[in-house]
Amino acid sequence: MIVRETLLGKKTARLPLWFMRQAGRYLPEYQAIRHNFSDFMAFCYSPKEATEVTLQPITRFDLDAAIIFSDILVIPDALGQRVSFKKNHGPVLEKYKIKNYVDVDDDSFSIDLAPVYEAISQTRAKLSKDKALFGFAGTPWTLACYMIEEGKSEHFSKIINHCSDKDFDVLLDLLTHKVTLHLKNQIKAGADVVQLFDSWAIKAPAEDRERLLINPFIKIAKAIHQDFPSTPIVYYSRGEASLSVAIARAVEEHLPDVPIALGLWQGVDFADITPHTTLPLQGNLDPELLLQGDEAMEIAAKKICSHMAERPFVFNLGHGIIKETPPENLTRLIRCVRGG
Ligand code: 1CP
Repeated sequence: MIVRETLLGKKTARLPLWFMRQAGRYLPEYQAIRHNFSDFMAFCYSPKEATEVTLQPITRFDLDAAIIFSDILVIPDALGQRVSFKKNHGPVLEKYKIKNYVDVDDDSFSIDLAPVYEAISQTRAKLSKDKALFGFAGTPWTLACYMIEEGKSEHFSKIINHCSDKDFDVLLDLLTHKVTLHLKNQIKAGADVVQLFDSWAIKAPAEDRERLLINPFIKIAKAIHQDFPSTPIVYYSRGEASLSVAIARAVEEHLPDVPIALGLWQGVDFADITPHTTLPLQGNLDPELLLQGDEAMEIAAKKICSHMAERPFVFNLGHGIIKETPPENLTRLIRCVRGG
């Protein structure tokens, strides 16, 4: 399992690779199954179909890891803030009412999300033993963005106005606890690695980073490590290089023995990270380059690989695959990274 070994800090015979949003709308075989569901969340809660689409990119491209087909928004949904997807509009969440979520007990939360865990165990049983299966969750901050904005947002004004309130700490603590539970449940079901997505890290006021981003992450990683000491934890953030460096410092200070890796988005240059930490890294080719799929993509991919040649490194994109990307472009990129 070269992805897992690399994320544990070991050097492997070849560079491992997988892609964020590798199961998804750019694949015709995904669309064929997606068309059977009018409700995207119902698709997420169908273990048989979720297993099938999780395995599709592995079958087609022989990637080194699978990521379970689910969504970060299953957590608000299981807390009772129901999520729906409107066509070409993205997610819409019910009206935000914190008092309804604080009483959701762990058992009923885990029962609600049992289909996700069932999909993980079915996938793990079918996936070849040399390939890692990722479980995942959104970070408390990124989930709070969707919950308070009640969906996809343009300006993030509600969360920015709300994030210094007392109520907000209640939400952050609640999400820290439930994210930990969801990740532990996924590991119990068979996930080999877990990844936290902090897709909206960039919107957190810089002076509040510690409280909003770093402390919740450290708490989650510590709790996971207590029960599952050999499971690597990847922290992916769409934020500045200084945030990744701050996370690395906090890890060195508070969790020196925990296998944590950093996932980087394309806005961050590896050269701004590598002098400051020895943590394993993952990323960060621009998905726009994959969409184009030309020589510029190969040049950028080779530059990343040569910069990271001496370190534990998992090749990936800096963010998810764009829906219009021709699948052949992935074949070309994989050949380039694997040196064919
Ligand atoms: O109609 C469709 O088919 C919906 C498209 C789609 C897919 C394929 C959504 C809706 N979610 C997913 C699956 C998904 N989401 C996966 C598993 C598949 C894989 O990666 O191979 C994962 C890991 C996610 C994670 C996710 N969901 C994130 C974090 C990563 C990121 O992209 O930053 C976020 C922010 C979401 C929310 C979400 N779900 C779906 C959409 C379109 C969005 C983004 C909404 C927005 O733009 O704010």
